Amino acid sequence: KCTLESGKMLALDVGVDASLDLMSRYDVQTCTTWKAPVIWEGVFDPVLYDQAHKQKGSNVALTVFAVGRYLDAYLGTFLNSSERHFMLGLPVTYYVFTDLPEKVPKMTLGPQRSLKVITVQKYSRWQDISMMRMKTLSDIIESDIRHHHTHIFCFDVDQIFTGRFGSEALGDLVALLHAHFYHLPQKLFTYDRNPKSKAYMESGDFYYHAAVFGGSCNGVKALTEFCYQSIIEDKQNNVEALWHDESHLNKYLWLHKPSRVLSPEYCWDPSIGYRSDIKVSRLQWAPKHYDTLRTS
Ligand code: 2GW
Ligand code: MN
Repeated sequence: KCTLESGKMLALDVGVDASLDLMSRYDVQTCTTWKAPVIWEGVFDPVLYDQAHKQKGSNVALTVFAVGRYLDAYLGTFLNSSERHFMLGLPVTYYVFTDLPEKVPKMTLGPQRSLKVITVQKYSRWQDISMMRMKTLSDIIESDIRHHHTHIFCFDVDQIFTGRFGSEALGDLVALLHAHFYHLPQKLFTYDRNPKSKAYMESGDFYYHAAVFGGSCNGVKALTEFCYQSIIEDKQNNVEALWHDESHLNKYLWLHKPSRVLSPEYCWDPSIGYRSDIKVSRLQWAPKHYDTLRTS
């Protein structure tokens, strides 16, 4: 039975005793068809995970882009909230990518936590600001992150941590179920359906949200490289995928199955309202101010 095997995998994955007490949920899918665990509140023991990752020396890079108006609008609350909830107890380095380095808030960080600011250009089209993150990430994993960190997590900036986002989320290739699609049938997923795009797909496993993805340095390097190459190829062919980088991410994760899947607790949209399967919200969508943020 899938829950049992996923329980075993959760343990083996981090090198702790495979006989740890298995926990489970019966109201949600806790295991994919390829036997990867789906992480929900109640299926894991946070203490065991933290112990195992400390022992193994896990060290996490968090990347976030705050370009143009998104810096003032979101970065401060994002970083403050991550200091309270993201990978507490493990060494964490924030990699903040911005065109306004002098405006990054000066923060006092917790022990074993540091912040690097990397200056990037501001693309004129917002679609490019979003898509070209894949290129920047692929480059910095090679030049910096892989030499200092075991894992990397990449985030949209327009969100706020509201609960534990801990070491249970670490794995080789980690993807997030999109809060608006996890309960919908596949035919409603907004995959790219244009055969001219590299992101084209007819069917898939889930609809993943590009606001959160992560994994080992090799895992995320391969993903970001693939997405960037696909984006460039589309540009040469004068097409753009329906949901930009998110469409390419979904294509990659269809071809290369994630080793760990995060439930929508890990990026919940509170405007959805009450859902009985969401026991805790760990990261929330921040309110969008399209009127002021998306006009130039
Ligand atoms: C984006 C859209 C319109 C105007 C501005 C921007 C913008 C984005 C910007 O001015 N500055 C900036 O730093 N960004 C970064 O790109 C920032 O980190 C932001 O969180 C990220 C994605 O843009 P966002 O959050 O406005 O797009 P969402 O929330 O609709 O994102 C989903 O779809 C995107 C592709 O369209 C991406 O795949 C994203 O990862 C998804 O969550
Ligand atoms: Mn976003």
